[in-house]
Amino acid sequence: MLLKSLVGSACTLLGVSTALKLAPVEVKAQAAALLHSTVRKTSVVDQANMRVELLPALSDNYMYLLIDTDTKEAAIVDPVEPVKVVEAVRKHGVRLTTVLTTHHHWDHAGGNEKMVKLMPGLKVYGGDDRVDAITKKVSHGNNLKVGSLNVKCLFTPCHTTGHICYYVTKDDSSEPPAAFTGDTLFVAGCGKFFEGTAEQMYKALIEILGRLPAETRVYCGHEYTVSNLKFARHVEPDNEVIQKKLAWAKEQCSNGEPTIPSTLADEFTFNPFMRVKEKSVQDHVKQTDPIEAMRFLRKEKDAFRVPKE
Ligand SMILES: N[C@@H](CCC(=O)N[C@@H](CS)C(=O)NCC(=O)O)C(=O)O
Ligand SMILES: [Zn+2]
Repeated sequence: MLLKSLVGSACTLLGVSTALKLAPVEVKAQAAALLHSTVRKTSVVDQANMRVELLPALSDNYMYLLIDTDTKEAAIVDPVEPVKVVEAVRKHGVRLTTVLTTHHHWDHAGGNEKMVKLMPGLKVYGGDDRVDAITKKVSHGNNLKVGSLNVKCLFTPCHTTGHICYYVTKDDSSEPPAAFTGDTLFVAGCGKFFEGTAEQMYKALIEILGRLPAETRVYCGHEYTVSNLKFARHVEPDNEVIQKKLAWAKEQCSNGEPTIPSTLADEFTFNPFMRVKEKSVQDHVKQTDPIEAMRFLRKEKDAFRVPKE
């Protein structure tokens, strides 16, 4: 994690083949863009009351600009590249007040100091004293406001001991809520258990995130969907949902498009770590206890060599 390659992600590598079809000048521009990971396009998910701009950062991270469209107040999740955040804030003409930090790792919190220098007065939330520039440490169930949006802090220790997911709703809205899941829940995967146990990840995925409304949009910390789905296919070779989602995710990535957001309902159909109660997953791990299944899957994925196709 600390020695990330700039062009190391499955998605940016797929981008190279697209670049090679272009004229020489464009190839050069594309190659430069690749090195700066800008080949991954930004995209906006627009709902009536809540707007989320996906801002690709580093090789495969995401920052998210969360905008309350009623008040034009905004929050940024994990601003590891603060200059890009300032540009997005200006583009949307919004007032950034809040930094939501999922966990202390440098690829998530490493931009906090510069972010507050560029925009003094920001409130910086996180669940861990190791979060740079933190102004308020939050714990499970704490509620914050970003304009008229409600943000609930969900304590999900395991990847790190202070990991927080942020669950966002809008009163009287018929539109789906959003969950910013950092390195706890990925599309089709979960974070490594750097500072925690299978029991904790089970609690986080199944008992906390898994009990949010099924239609909740999942905005995670990294674009790992293609490699995660290749592992999911290894676990459940006969699961057609996984095959279809993988074909779609490869297509998205080759066009520089994100595979985010997914929904919690969808995660229960293709994410092996969310499917530890399913017979097909339990058969694969040769365990019927879902927590033991979680432990086995994480160990197996840590050693998994992702196939090219
Ligand atoms: N397997 C990762 C390697 C980087 C890594 O270890 N990432 C951390 C988050 S910064 C993680 O928890 N990855 C989950 C996983 O590999 O399943 C990748 O696909 O590039
Ligand atoms: Zn990370």
